[in-house]
Amino acid sequence: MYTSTFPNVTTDKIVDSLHQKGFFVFEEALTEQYIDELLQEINFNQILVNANDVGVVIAKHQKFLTHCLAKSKKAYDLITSPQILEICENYFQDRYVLINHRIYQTQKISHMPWHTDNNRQVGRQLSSKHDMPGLLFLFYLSDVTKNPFQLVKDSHLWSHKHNHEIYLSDAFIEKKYQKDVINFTLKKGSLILCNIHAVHRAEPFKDNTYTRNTLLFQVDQVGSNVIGHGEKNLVNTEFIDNINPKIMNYLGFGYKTDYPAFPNTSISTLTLQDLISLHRQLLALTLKSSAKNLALSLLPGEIIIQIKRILWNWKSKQINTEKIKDIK
Ligand SMILES: O=C(O)CCC(=O)C(=O)O
Repeated sequence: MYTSTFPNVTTDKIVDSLHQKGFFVFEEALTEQYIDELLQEINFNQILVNANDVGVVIAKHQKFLTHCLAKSKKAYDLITSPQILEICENYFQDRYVLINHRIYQTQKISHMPWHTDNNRQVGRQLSSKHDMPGLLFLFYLSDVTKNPFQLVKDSHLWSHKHNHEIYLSDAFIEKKYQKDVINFTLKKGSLILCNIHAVHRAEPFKDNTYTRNTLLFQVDQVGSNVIGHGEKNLVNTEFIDNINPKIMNYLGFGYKTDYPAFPNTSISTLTLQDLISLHRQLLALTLKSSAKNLALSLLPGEIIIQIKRILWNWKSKQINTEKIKDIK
């Protein structure tokens, strides 16, 4: 999972950097092989449409797998890895919980506003900014040459002055903080960690040929009084081979969460190109389904059952032949 150089940096050093600068960065923390296998588990080409599963959805020019702890063992292992838990354990002073996580693919165009992530919500709506400590983890799952993560240096110290605003305007940051903007143009596998109170964004870009893959998750120190803060963590129990009280607390066992999964998607968040492609698939399916329905309405029930029996026997024979071939 982690490259051989990642253990060279101590948790103390990471936490010191977070306290002093509000961020920490490590280039190529993850191995290429681990990332490629993780991306295979996700399969950004398979999109959920009336599928009874957890999987990828589309929000305009971004594809999201929100429930990665339920879909990808590699994502589960990374998000719950001892290195991540140790950073949290050393950084936070009270109970901390994984409050959201997602893997996303950004394509072609994006214009993200400058913002902080210390958000309380009512439903999907930002209701207020909070003052709980929190950490944002970002792993680049592709080389990031465009659309890098950007952070305004030392902004975690002054961002509270803008708690009444949802975003900060591009013009405001350009005018007052242009020289303080740090660009994280880094290789695949890099880790960026930052204080959630820091002002940040992904730099806007437009390029039809460019794609960026990212794993992001946020851990906030909710303590013992806060309830409802966070999205639900759906976990595939098959993945849980490392359970202990620390991981249970981190994953929020028994902790109530009120926020809906991010982002909010539906058929209407597909791009025109995705809609056209879906229409094509639907047309083919509609024709096939109409022919099937017509046949079923014309045939007597007894005949349909006979056909089902013949098909089942034929498929079973095929499976058995394949099994025999495998044994040989
Ligand atoms: O992808 C990025 O670089 C930043 C993402 C981010 O800030 C967010 O989703 O809140």
